[in-house]
Amino acid sequence: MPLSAQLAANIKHAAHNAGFELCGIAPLRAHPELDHFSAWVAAGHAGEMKYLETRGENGDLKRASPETTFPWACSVIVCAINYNTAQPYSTEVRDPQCGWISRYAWSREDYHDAVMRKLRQAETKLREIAPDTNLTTRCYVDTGPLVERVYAKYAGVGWIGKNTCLINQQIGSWLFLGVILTSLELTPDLPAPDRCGSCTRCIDACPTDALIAPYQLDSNKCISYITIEKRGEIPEEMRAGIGRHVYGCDICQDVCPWNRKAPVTAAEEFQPREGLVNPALAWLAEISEEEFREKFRGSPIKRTKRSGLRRNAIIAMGNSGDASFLPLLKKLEKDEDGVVAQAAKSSWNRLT
Ligand code: B12
Repeated sequence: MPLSAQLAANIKHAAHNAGFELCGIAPLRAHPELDHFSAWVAAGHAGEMKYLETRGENGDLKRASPETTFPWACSVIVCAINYNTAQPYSTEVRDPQCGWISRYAWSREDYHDAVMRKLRQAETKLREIAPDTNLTTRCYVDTGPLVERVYAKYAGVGWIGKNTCLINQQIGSWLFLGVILTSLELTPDLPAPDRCGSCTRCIDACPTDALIAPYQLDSNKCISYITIEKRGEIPEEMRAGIGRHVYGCDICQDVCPWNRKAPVTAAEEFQPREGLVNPALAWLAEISEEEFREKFRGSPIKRTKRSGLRRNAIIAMGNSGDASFLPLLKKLEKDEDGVVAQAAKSSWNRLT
């Protein structure tokens, strides 16, 4: 076996030992999907996520020009881990008193930390076995200037579905991705074929029509973006579509046929924290600063800050159709946080 293939096999073995179900290798190259990235940014679909639009010295978008962004890198090792737990899907549960936190976010440990720890373990092994003493490697989970799903596709980990999620034929799409960039030339895998066929369930199910065409998501309309990334007040016309989502959204994955028999993970770190599956809206709307800090320490949910989570819970109350929230909303109209008070007024109006 040539050395590059032997190294590729060894690094995959190390990734499996670190806890990743899937691992593949893609060449670091401007794959055709990256043209879509540039078009997507130009169309304003990134919303306020300005970090997606950073440009290199030559003025090109960093994420669309990997060879300029990472001139030293040859290969991308893509690792994926299943985070599905045994809880029901959001589309299977309905309780007007409760909201919904997306599957990835209710975990005991923030996936950025859990996946990075495992990546570092595989990276250490790679550095032990690689013959090149000047080897350069870099690990990223989410925050690197590259479009991870594109490399996951070319690493054979799965295909990019019409819901824009990376889907694996055996596991489905409840996967976190992590990448190790390396200066080593490793034998690449073959891209996974697209198996979405004529199915449009994700596009049809999205309550806010955020999937504007197959494979294209307008973040401005996506419940995940609105509830997690959008700061301050949420425009009136966007509120009804959010339903009872208080942090992220999984609808386009819940309805995906490839997730119908998705296996569940044994990983302790992705099991839900107490009270976060179908959480009580009244609890979240009134959560104190101290409890917020305690409950969401080491959780991705702290990204919204307390104000954002309370805002989302109050909007969900307005969408619940449950008039028993009215006294609480009346009280919250006088909250010292202006965003919370404004959301309470609007939800009160919606329920009366
Ligand atoms: C910004 C971001 C978001 C944004 C924008 C999402 C998006 N679709 O881009 C928001 C906040 C909305 C978001 C939501 C979610 N995210 Co997010 N997010 C990212 C991040 C940081 C960058 C993604 C990016 O660059 N998007 C740019 C756009 C252009 O890419 P795209 O929509 O995937 O489009 C690609 C293809 O569809 C294709 N394409 C586009 N147009 C066309 C047209 C045609 C005709 C064709 C054929 C192809 C094609 O090319 C594009 C790539 O260039 C990545 C981590 C990373 N660094 O990559 C995580 C990441 C994508 N997110 C992840 C997760 C888990 C989620 C959520 C499930 C969380 C939740 N439950 O709320 C949702 C899923 C929503 C969805 N359907 O995508 C995982 C996805 C894992 C997986 N199995 O796919 C990632 C990889 C993080 C990780 N490390 O695990 N996310």
